[in-house]
Amino acid sequence: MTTSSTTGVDTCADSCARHPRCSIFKFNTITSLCTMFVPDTFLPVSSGTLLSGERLYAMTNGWCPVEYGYIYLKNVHMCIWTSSTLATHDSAVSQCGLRGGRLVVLAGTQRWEAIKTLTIKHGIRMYVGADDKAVDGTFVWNNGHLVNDSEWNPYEPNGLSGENCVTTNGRLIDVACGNALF
Ligand SMILES: [Ca+2]
Repeated sequence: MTTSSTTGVDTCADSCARHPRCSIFKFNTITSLCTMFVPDTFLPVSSGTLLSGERLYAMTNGWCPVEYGYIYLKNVHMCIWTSSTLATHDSAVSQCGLRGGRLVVLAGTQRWEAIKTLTIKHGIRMYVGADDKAVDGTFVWNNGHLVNDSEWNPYEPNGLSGENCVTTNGRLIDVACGNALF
């Protein structure tokens, strides 16, 4: 955490935006004090399959509870949680919802890369936040955006009405929603 005097909230916001590790700031309108919350410690987190002796660490952050196993991805501004047990799509959706989140939306190259690093390299097959439950054949991300045709694995989607949910191996694959995935 660093505090400095600035001319206004915009300057404070700018300072945070320019700081590679600032993710939250506070501005006092009376004293003009700008406080940037810069994580400076790492905490161990659990995610996926690690080799013997390997430990995964995440930067502590004011809003992403890494102490409870969440992972904060600074570069893509994502706070994610990965389940250690398999679940159907409905169960995965509700597990995310209970934590105030949702299945991950792979919007943007950086997010794809970040999720790949965390899950695919560890061999985790998980549900992502897209399905065609509303209109069969029209896959939609849970943020309302249509799934781009170029995001599919070759020959996918191929499940017609039998595969309405989506997983990823780096590209998208439609699967049956009753499958037990992470
Ligand atoms: Ca398929």
